Amino acid sequence: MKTQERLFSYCLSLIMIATIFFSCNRTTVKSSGNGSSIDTLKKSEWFHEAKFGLFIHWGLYASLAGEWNGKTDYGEWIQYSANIPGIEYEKIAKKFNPVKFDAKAWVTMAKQAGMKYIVITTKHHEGFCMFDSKLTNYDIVDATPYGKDPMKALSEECKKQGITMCFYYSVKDWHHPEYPVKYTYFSKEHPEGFHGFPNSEADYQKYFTYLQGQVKEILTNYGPVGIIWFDWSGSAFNKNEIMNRQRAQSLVDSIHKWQPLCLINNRLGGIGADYGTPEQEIPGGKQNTAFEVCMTLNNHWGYNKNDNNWKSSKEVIYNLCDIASKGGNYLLNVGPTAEGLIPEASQKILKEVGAWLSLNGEAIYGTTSGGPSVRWNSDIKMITAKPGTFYLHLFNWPTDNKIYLNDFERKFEKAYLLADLEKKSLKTDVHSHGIMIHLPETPLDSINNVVVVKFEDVNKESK
Ligand code: H79
Repeated sequence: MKTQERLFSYCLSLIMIATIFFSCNRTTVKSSGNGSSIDTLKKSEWFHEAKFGLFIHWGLYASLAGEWNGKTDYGEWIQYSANIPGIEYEKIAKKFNPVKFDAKAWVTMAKQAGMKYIVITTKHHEGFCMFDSKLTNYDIVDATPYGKDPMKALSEECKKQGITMCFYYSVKDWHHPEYPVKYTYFSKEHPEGFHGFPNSEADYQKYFTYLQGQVKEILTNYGPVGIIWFDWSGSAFNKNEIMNRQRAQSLVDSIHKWQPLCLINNRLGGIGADYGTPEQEIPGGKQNTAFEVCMTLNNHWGYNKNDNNWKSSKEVIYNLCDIASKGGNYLLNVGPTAEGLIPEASQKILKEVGAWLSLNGEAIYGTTSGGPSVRWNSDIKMITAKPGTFYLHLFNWPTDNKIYLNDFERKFEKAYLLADLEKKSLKTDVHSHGIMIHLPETPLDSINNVVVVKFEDVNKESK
């Protein structure tokens, strides 16, 4: 192909890709109140830029630290899994006193880890509210000796440090008597579901009014909120639950009014969804719609004092790059103790991830999926991209110190190692359909060496 023809076919494929991308992502949501419309793509800009966030699971379950009657493998589901009646579980609140909670330390830790947003549990399935709610006394201000609202302190600190505050809210609720047991989880242990205060007369409308009121509280009392992160609720929103789907839609309309820029995840039956939420798994390939993988650092979301099955920082960095190379975000969890401390082991891992990001963040933040733009001679095919740039992530240094890019039908400019502060150009042999990049004999980074490949940005040229 002549250069001109190649340019033309390249532009054409770019237009096609852009069309697919926009038709997948560009949904327009209407704020029912003022008639204004804000499209998902615009609202999501910060989210795509951010790439890495901190998930925090913190609730009464932290007090039990994963243990009940000699069994030690519980987490935030402990009330369900250990079958603890509501009356007994409520007692935990009377002793919940996280005096070591330090919003500044938590946010600083997230920031140093290179995380750009925090999603914290305002209420998990246990139903206990970690924020000051006027709609119940079962909250941290009214029911515990602590008597303060950690969400207030955290949102203020996030604002100070430039981190986006986001709230998790569980639809499922084992404490509220109007939450129907039929929407809880059915398992071998609980074939009919589980509730701390089972009520055969439960009226979902009453519960939904409560939920709507609480969502209003968390979205109107704490300043700007980046994401409202709903969690699953059994079959409450399946296609047969028409009334519930209508309720969810009206809630979504209200959210758009209360916080027009707040993103909504896809766990309100997918209604109002701005993005998808794979849990504990990374999609197999590049995705055409926005997503965020949430994952634990050990085996539990909530604090478990016996769980030492920590991921290594290398594993976390690998996952972060893998997810970014597929176009998604990584939401990584910590489970603070009842005293309000984030486990040392979690902090250590996050510090190491932050150190890698401080040198290599350019290959993550604000990137899009780079694959499968080129093929290359490595087992790992992680590529992130920005206009005119590919970032090749090398977790294994090639034994012959060479990488070869096939199908590189772009005008190559230069290649260098991201960790090389001088950006010294690497020796390259440019062939008709590919390039050979010669690497130094020893890697600069012990975890992941990023090779930056610069080429002519056709888009920029045609502007
Ligand atoms: O908050 C975290 C989980 O508690 C929550 N979502 C993440 C972000 C979640 N809700 N439902 N599920 C996850 C799926 C259900 C998992 C279960 Fe089990 C399997 C419930 C009972 C068996 C894992 C093992 C939890 C308890 C025992």
